[in-house]
Amino acid sequence: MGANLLVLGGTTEASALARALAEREVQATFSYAGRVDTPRPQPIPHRVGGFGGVDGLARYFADHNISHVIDATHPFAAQMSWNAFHACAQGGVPLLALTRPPWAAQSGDRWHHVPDIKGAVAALDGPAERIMLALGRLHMEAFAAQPQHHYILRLVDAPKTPPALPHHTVIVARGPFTVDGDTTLFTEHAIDRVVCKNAGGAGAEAKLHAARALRLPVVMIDRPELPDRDTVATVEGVFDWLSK
Ligand code: 3Y8
Ligand code: NAP
Repeated sequence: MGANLLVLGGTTEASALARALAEREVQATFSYAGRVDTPRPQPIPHRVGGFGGVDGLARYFADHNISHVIDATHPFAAQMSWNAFHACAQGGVPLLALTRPPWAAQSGDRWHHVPDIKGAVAALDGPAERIMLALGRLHMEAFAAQPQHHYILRLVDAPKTPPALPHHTVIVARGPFTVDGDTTLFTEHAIDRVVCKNAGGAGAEAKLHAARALRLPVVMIDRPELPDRDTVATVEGVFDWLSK
């Protein structure tokens, strides 16, 4: 196959792909943005840090003789996905997305869909509640616009500076999470409402089962627009695509 893949990682599916690539001894490099202090180790060579936009990414392809790009980033990593789409078109490098379908509400779910973080902030206009903000670190400051709530913040790393939210509790934890763990967490913290992104996948969905069991309302942030590229939802689908 003579392939030399670049895997844009950071998700459960990307790690599953890395394990399969290592087992089949396919030449590949796993790429992290460098968002967290200690990203999960991978069984294939990895790199950490941005590429420097579309041009930097296209240059990386040429400098490293990349034959295929697998975009296995999180559905909310839209900037990376758009950059990969343009750089692959520019360099004529085949691109495949490995992603997971969005979650769909089931009976008993109390979801309120909003288009983006701004919409989620607006949806919290109301009397003080205890809110599980399961969004990570990058967007929590936006919720200072609704300071009346007590926010429970789940972060991968302890914040370097205290979050600018007057009432908050920080929980340092990384997924994948469990239904029992999230149910206990929501009960212990007397959560009234959950705010989350429609990440899809198994690594983040425990909170939806916990919310359903506890009949908690969920503010569900819909996915950003992503490029129209070849997409598969399984590791096997990646190998089928590679063998074409
Ligand atoms: C750096 C690399 C694996 C991948 C595991 C998945 C599952 C567990 C659930 C909640 C939601 C959240 C967050 C989350 C989950 C998986 C996956 C996933 C959500 C790591 C990782 C990196 C990141 C970056 C981090 C973001 C943050 C988002 C926390 C590794 C652990 C909220 C997304 O502090 C920061 O700057 C954190 C930034 C982007 C979103 C945000 O806005 O803060 N992920 N998460 C990747 C890099 O540097 O390239 O150590 O594994 C990966 C995982 N996090 O292989 O097991 O597949 O999605 N990640 C969301 O879904 O809303 C937590 O608390 O319930
Ligand atoms: P983003 O906003 O789409 O990307 C911003 C910039 O970060 C990109 O333009 C690129 O910099 C760099 N970057 C992003 N992902 C990268 C990767 N895998 N390898 C190298 N550089 C990368 O990205 P994000 O939402 O911050 O996500 C960053 C990482 O966290 C990704 O690996 C993603 O899969 C993971 N993640 C994100 C979320 C989320 O909620 N956003 C959830 C779970 C995991 P340059 O322009 O300089 O190349």
